[in-house]
Amino acid sequence: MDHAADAMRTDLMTITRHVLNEQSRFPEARGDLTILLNNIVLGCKFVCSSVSKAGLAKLIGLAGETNVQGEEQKKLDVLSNHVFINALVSSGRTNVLVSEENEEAIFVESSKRGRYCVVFDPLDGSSNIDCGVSIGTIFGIYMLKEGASGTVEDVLQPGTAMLAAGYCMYGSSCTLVLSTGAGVNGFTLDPSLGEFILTHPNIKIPKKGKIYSVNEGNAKHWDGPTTKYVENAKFPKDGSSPKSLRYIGSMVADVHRTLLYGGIFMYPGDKKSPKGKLRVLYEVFPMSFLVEQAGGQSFTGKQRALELVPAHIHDRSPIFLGSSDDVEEIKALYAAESA
Ligand code: FDP
Repeated sequence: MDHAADAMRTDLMTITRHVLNEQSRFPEARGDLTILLNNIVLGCKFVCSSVSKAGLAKLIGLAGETNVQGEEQKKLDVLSNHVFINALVSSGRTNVLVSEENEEAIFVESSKRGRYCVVFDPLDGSSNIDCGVSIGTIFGIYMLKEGASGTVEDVLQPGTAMLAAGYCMYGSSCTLVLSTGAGVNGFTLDPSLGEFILTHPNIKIPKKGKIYSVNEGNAKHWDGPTTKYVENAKFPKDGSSPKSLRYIGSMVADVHRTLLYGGIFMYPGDKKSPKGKLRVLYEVFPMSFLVEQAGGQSFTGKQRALELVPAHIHDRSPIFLGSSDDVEEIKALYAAESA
């Protein structure tokens, strides 16, 4: 890369400009999705700033204690949830919201209601906050069906009905990865401009990867196909090199690496938790949407993940996602088992 030329760049593709460009592909679009995405971007910037200050707040003795106004410091996941709910509701474009942090769906009051439903995990991987490991926000967007009045049924739709999905990773840099259904693009926050700039255009996941990513501590409880897949990754029978294991334990970071480097990320069902751990609406669906849009595959052990129809807003599902050839391998193992 020519760094001097890069530093001189004056024609930046910001996320807002990118979304407006996408919108112009649909002459009938009224700009509602653009406004909604803008508010999500604002939420991501706010949370990014709070996450980066979290260590400092602790250092100076604020976290979990009272601040100068005498108010109790909110935990980061609670704070992030409030930030996103406010950003989504104030966009005036949302109707039903589902957050990982709220047991029930949130129905937006009539004066602020719009046509979109948003499912989100405001701060995924929160067990990693205190040690500074990358964490993130995950979101998926649906449009209300024609004539729908905004009930919980409007979000209990298959992932194939999702219009857009994305995540923002709060790591060594703040990266927002977005798909509105025409490929996947990655944007990095330029703190000096306060803008997300297109840095990873048209992300395509490698067809086959060299990495597998799973919590091997659960191996004792795995089913046959998962056990065989991992055995084969370590001791390949075809003479190829073994795969490397990478597991951060923070879904956004593990999926981000999988999108960029290829390989497979799995959170399988097992004897202890047949449905796995990850939530269908705001973890499995948005990540599967992005992986498919980048040319990969996503599988539950039984079916294409995006074709699941959740019965409840916090349903869980096993998930295997990543490079097409790697997911094909686990699909073949499940098929062989049920034959
Ligand atoms: P966390 O419990 O830290 O919030 O679903 C949440 C999640 O993290 C994912 O981000 C992550 O992939 C997974 O759980 C990690 O689970 P294990 O600790 O069981 O591996």
